[in-house]
Amino acid sequence: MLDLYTWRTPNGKKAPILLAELGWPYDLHLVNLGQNEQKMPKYLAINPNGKIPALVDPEGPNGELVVVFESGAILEYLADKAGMLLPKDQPARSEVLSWAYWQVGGPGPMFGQLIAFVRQSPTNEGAVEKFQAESARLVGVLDGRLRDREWVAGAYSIADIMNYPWFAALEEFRPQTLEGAGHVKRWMSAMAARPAVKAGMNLLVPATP
Ligand SMILES: N[C@@H](CCC(=O)N[C@@H](CS)C(=O)NCC(=O)O)C(=O)O
Repeated sequence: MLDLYTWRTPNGKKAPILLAELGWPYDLHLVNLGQNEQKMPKYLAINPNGKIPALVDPEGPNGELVVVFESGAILEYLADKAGMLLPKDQPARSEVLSWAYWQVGGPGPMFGQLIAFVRQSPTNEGAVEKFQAESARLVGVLDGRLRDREWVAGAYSIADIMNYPWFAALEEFRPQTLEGAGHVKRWMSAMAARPAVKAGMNLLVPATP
């Protein structure tokens, strides 16, 4: 049985969505960020970076124990194990991974900072403006990408799953950033309608970045 260590944040919802898509059972371990459990020795032994999520697979490809942290690495590992939602062959594989890791370096940290400043120190106008502008730029990048395609990279894939929880958080906490992004909104509706996305998003409510 897989062990998933996670919490109710956008990064924490990606693996539950993928596992729901795959229909795989797993043991859910909640790492309470409010109580700083992610910095406790027991958890640091799994992820020395002290952040959720992390995954332990006692039955890796060669029967060995596999420990994975970083949401992108976890989704890549699970998709490869399943042989689903991440193409094996090039160039399709690189296309999916490019958009998956674009999320890790772009929307994740930028939307996260924007939401944190808006909620915790809205009077810091410089910071709010900076992260608002970069978040709006990233929304524009995805909107352009989705202008002539249904999903982020080829068929529905882990690139969609990586991105969706962060765009949903942006819609919840800073909806004006999505103004005029009709293609992103259409994609978000398609994502929200998928039973596995609903299950993964709702497993760990309430959604707080
Ligand atoms: N790049 C990492 C980011 C992980 C991350 O930032 N996790 C946050 C929750 S969304 C966390 O654990 N924060 C607690 C902390 O920083 O102590 C990933 O994609 O897994």
